[in-house]
Amino acid sequence: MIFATRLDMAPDGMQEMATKVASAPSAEPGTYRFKATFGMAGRWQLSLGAKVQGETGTVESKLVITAQ
Ligand SMILES: [Cu+2]
Repeated sequence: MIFATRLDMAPDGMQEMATKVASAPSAEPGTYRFKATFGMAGRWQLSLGAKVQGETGTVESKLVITAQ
């Protein structure tokens, strides 16, 4: 199970500029969708966490998105 923990503009030096991320329905298993309003053009960092069934702890990853 993957969940979004944070979406902010840290890649452009604005880590304090964060926006809300909501989970959206996904059509396929193994595919995850999120909805967010990008209030500003530039690079946004999506921080993701994952829980794997049968495993303890959380896997974390980051993804940079460029909003135009
Ligand atoms: Cu910004």
